[in-house]
Amino acid sequence: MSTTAEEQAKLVETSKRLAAYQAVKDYLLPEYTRVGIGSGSTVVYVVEAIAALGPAVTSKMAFYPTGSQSEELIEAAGLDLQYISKLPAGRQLDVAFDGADEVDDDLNLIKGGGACLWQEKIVAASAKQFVCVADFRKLSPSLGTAWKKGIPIEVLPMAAPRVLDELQRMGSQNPRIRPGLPGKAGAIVTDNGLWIIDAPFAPLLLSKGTEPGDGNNGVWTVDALADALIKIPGVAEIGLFYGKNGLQVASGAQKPVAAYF
Ligand code: ABF
Repeated sequence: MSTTAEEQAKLVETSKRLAAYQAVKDYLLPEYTRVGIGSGSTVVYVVEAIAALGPAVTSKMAFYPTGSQSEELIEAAGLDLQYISKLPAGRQLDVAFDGADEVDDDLNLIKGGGACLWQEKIVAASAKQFVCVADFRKLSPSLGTAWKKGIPIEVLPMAAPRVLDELQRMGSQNPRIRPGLPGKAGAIVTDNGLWIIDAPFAPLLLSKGTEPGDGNNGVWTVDALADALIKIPGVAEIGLFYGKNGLQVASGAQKPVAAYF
């Protein structure tokens, strides 16, 4: 029996909601005081689940958003809104929750479909634990299988043509500058005043290999591609959230400790 579009949409929302409530149950401990809140439609349920715990649990907690959407969610739920820019050096968030566009078997992520990837990576990397919450459509054996729009890359506008050239040289098929939202001419402009390039690559190999580089018959591993992309002059941040050989990358917990679907 095939499901209608309406039934499928309901299933997706139920999946997001269940994943969010379970993630909060497992990873938001009552003793925590600093919590990161990411962006997107799944995170709405994360905030709902947190608010449902009531002030007895949440009143000692401060919540750190990745952008204006999560800022509004935190405020609307009556939670204490704080900013990562004010988090003193040496301090970390206890946990951060965020969505994703795609999650592979090794919990590497593609993020940035909502153009907030830089802030999302900063918040994730500021947390002792980063927990990904998504629905069943996001899980795939290798990145680039489920999310076919390409890896989001935040770039300095003046560098965009050179970055496009370099991406093509690296094997990206038809990388392009993301257009503005409907009704807005030109490129989309991020909260940082930058542009986004979406760069499709053939599905990436998991990052468990030991040799970085593009020697796998032209197919990139997650690690090797991430290392190469971030080095392109003009690239500010990339939407690959990944770990090296199963370990957290040195810069912080940008790879989730757990993913819920
Ligand atoms: C953020 O929101 C982004 O990194 C990702 O692009 C998107 C996921 O949105 P949704 O939860 O609506 O699928 O997490």
